[in-house]
Amino acid sequence: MFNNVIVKTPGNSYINGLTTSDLGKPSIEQLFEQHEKYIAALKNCGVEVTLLPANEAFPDSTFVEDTAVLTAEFAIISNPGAEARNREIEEMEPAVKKFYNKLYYIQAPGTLDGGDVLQAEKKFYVGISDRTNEEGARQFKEIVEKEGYEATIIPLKEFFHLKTGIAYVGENRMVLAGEFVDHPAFESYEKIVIPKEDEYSANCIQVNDYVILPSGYPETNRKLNELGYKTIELEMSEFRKHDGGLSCLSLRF
Ligand code: CIR
Repeated sequence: MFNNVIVKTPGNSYINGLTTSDLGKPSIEQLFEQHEKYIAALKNCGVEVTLLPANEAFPDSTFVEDTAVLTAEFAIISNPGAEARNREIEEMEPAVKKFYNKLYYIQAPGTLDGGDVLQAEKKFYVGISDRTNEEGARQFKEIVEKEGYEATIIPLKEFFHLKTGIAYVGENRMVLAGEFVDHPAFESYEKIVIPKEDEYSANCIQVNDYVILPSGYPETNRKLNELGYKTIELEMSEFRKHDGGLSCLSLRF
């Protein structure tokens, strides 16, 4: 059960953020509208929303997920792997401190983006990516093991972040795509397999009674409904243009 989320309004500087996609320039108007609908959907799931103001100095800072990992008992402030994003943690730390007494930090030379961390009950999966290095993953594992969790480190082959291609939706179920479909680490889960053409919808989020997924993926929606999930579909086009997905826009705890 999640009671809280932290989100952050995008700024006008969003258009200058990092991207590897060739989907074109984001429309700021549509971006703001999509972000507002994202917040409304979260409220609909019964969580209290903490909305941080935009910071024009950090174009990617609406992707709050990369700055921290929040659990029921403790918080880890990450050390984002992209130079241009690293100092986003300076604004996240005080926001997180309002909710947590127990804080840990990923420290240089370790780097870690929260987008590379997936939690499934008492287990964590940590991707090694262009953003998260081995030392960052090692520090993360050490912290969570001390707290009674397990952690499995997964070097990524193709995905940008671990959670670009996988989501845990409770009840021992994973929504997964691409390199994770046959990955031995996820053998013990019931799998909702997403084909290549629908890969973007593998980045969905379960929030209490709902699964929120990007709109435009009727087959993923159908599979989730068939398993009994109530779903909310959200247009994510302007976030996708900058490599962002549903999970990236919030910290849920
Ligand atoms: C970046 O390159 O860092 C942003 N444009 C996108 C971050 C997406 N975050 C995530 O997948 N957790």
